[in-house]
Amino acid sequence: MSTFSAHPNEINKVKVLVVGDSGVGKTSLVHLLVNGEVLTKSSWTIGCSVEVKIHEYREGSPGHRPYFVELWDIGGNNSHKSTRHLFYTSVHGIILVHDLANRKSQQNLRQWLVEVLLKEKSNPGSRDALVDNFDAEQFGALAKVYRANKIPVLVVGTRLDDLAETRPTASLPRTSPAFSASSLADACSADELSVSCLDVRSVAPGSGNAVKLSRFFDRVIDGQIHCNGRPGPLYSGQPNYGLKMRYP
Ligand SMILES: Nc1nc2c(ncn2[C@@H]2O[C@H](COP(=O)(O)OP(=O)(O)OP(=O)(O)O)[C@@H](O)[C@H]2O)c(=O)[nH]1
Ligand SMILES: [Mg+2]
Repeated sequence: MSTFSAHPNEINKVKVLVVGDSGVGKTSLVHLLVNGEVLTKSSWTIGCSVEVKIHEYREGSPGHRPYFVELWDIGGNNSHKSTRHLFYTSVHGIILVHDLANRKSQQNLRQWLVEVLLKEKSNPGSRDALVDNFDAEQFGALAKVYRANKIPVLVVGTRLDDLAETRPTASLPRTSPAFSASSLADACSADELSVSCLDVRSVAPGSGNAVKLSRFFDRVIDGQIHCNGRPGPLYSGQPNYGLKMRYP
């Protein structure tokens, strides 16, 4: 959070989706990023929850100005799979979240990315079939779709604390290179972070993770400005700081 001098009504906004399997820590991560504190009590997200972070775009440069970043935290439970594409419109950035100790959650990141990128397929049945039958071989096609969309991606691995406490490095779950979060990050020119959502030091100002996050939000805003040829839509009326919405 920060203070700023611009009139609140003149602050622009971008929309960032936060997706990944249920239980990987998306809500905990968003809470940490927006409030700078650990979420002590979390429950499954039903539908979607939105929190707004103020990001200092290009801080320290002449183009510096505050921006609202809407973090759309999508519930990962599969029971909402056929309806959650409703949240995937007008997206400026994507945060893919996986649990560092859960290989499956890492492998599933590809499907999450495909699901978001194929949002425009209007028939939910055919879209779900496409997403479900997607395999590693088709990754080239995905990369093509991704390049056409040019939406910045950030890959975040959670539960770093769990790994540090309970597992020697040698016993980390192995993922074949084709399915690893790193290869996905490479294909999307994305930065990768490892965090503990239970430790505020994970994203402390000045840390490597904080720098990567700031760079990601700058890229998201760059993309939106480039895409529109002008700054993004304004919040009309009084903005709602720390806004929290839930859908449905
Ligand atoms: N040890 C540890 N626990 C974590 C971490 N991140 C999240 N958790 C815990 O994991 C559980 C699930 O976290 P949530 O943030 O609710 O997960 P989610 O991804 O939002 O799940 P859905 O809303 O169902 O999609 C909670 O009990 C969190 O406290 C982490 O980095 N380390
Ligand atoms: Mg959640």
